[in-house]
Amino acid sequence: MKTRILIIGANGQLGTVLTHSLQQKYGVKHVIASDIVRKKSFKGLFEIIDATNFNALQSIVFKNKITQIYHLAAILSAKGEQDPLQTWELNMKTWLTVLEVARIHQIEKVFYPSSIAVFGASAKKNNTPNNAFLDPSTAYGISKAAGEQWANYYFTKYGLDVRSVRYPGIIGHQSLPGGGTTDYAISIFHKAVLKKPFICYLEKNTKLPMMYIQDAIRATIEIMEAPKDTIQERTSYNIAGISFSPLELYQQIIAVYPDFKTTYRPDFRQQIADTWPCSLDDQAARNDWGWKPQYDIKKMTRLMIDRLEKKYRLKTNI
Ligand code: AKB
Repeated sequence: MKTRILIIGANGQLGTVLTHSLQQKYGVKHVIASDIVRKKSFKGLFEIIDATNFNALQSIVFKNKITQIYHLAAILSAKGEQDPLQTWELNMKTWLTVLEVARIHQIEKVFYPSSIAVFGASAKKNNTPNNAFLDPSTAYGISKAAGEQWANYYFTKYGLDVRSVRYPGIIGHQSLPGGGTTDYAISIFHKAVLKKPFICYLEKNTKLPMMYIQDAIRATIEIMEAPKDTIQERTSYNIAGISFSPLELYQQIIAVYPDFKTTYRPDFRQQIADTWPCSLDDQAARNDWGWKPQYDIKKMTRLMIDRLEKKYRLKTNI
């Protein structure tokens, strides 16, 4: 059977880059991007979709002969706290719709993005183990933890091959921040490149697990391509990249822009970050399907600055 991939939430931070990578790998005709609106700049096959609508999702899967689904649509941690019930409703409804459509249409593989937000105050802060107790502190985290259990349920009960990683904060230059607690680590680069001061909503020593977007995309594709019997964790896998605090990131940036200024004004996002791990133990992912990050803080900083400088230069030339 030919691989036909559906990406739900293709306009988001991960979706944009993942769609491009999958198009390159499988060919443009084999990848169907979907979201609630189509971006003018998008190139390739696209379906407008509301993933809470079972019939709409089912007919797109059927029409396009889909064999794999990457489900990326979600409301993130900080935005999610503005309306916790709607966050639960959207995150769970879309996920259960995807699982049910995948079961009925015998989809070969499904990807589920979990998050470090599944961990709460009870989990060990440093090198948080894969199987730490989950007591999430946000509506987003609660939905992700429940979603992991549903992934395991569909695998155990119906044999649906669902694979999942717990993303740390993802740092990329391709899109603007989208409501996460870790997003300061994207905004700071935009300010630095635009030569503007940055106000950080986290305290300077709050260390969180982070990852450069290319590592996150590679992890996603690698877990999906791993032989089925290597996937031992059917809830989700910790994947570690880089752990750093706002101050440590600032120190990397001033090596390039010595005049760059940051001040710290913690807000409600500080309380969220305080319940999350500082670093993750990702031994299970390393052992089972060979996960290994490639970007450290220095390499990531140089790339972010280089790419954003090009992006803004291009814009001012227009
Ligand atoms: C967020 O901050 O909400 C996300 C995440 C860690 O899942 N980036």
